[in-house]
Amino acid sequence: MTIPPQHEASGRIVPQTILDHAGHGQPDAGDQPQAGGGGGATSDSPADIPLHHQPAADGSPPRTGEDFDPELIESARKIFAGPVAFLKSAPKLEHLPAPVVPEVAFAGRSNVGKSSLLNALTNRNGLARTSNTPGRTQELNFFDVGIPLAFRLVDMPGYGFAKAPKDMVRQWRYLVNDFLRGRDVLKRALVLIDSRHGIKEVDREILAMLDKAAVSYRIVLTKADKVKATDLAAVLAATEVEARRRPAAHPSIIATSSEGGMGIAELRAAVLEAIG
Ligand SMILES: Nc1nc2c(ncn2[C@@H]2O[C@H](COP(=O)(O)OP(=O)(O)O)[C@@H](O)[C@H]2O)c(=O)[nH]1
Ligand SMILES: [Mg+2]
Repeated sequence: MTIPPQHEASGRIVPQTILDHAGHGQPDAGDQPQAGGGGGATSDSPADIPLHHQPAADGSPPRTGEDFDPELIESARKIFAGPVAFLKSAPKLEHLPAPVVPEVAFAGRSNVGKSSLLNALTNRNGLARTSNTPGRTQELNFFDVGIPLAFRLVDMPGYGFAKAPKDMVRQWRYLVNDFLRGRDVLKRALVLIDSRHGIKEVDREILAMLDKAAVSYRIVLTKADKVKATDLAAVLAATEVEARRRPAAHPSIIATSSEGGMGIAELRAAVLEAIG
């Protein structure tokens, strides 16, 4: 609530190459939870204790990248603990639901952990399908939060998957770009980045798309349980440096783990903050 989105509308150029990358989106061999853990937070981490209050495996102080007001954290916890329901899938723009409440969209490379994060946020295991078959979903999925309806979460189709037919890539680009540019109720996009890899070229293309469309966005690191605390701190710092250079990016990053619950309370607060 303290940091306004840094919108800077400047033309609306559509990046042409998004999705034209091979080599992304294959399931990671080590994506199952590991017994014994690989450092960082593990499933022992209490889900609702802010990351910066949790001890790191190597004793260094971990951080999420932003301290949220405890009252905002609590309001966010409450609303996400309440009713959340799948509304509809929109394979084309004409199928979008009426823009009646604020929306927050989730974007990211296939297999980045988007479905898992949506499930963790809402504490519902089957809400968003998690799958090891990337690139199957080519729709915008809408979820209603709150009764009465308070806001909507939008699960955007993953990008960067290998073996996508050209037509599908083109269709994806039009759907996502038209949605991003034309959706007045879209308050923020959350762009998910794998903690192990940081921002890649394929991610920069969607960041550029968001910058051009002047959609306020925040970068969220996923799978933080898979990297050591020192490596997490490094990727967090590097990602923050890049975010600060991007016109529509929120300067603070949130590191999350759907497995251990790290950063989930903060991400809920970030969603609530975004819908303002
Ligand atoms: N260790 C770990 N694995 C995760 C995490 N989030 C997702 N995964 C795994 O990563 C794979 C892809 O996750 P999914 O949510 O389907 O990704 P999506 O394609 O972006 O929706 C699955 O095998 C998940 O179990 C996480 O926070 N920690
Ligand atoms: Mg998914």
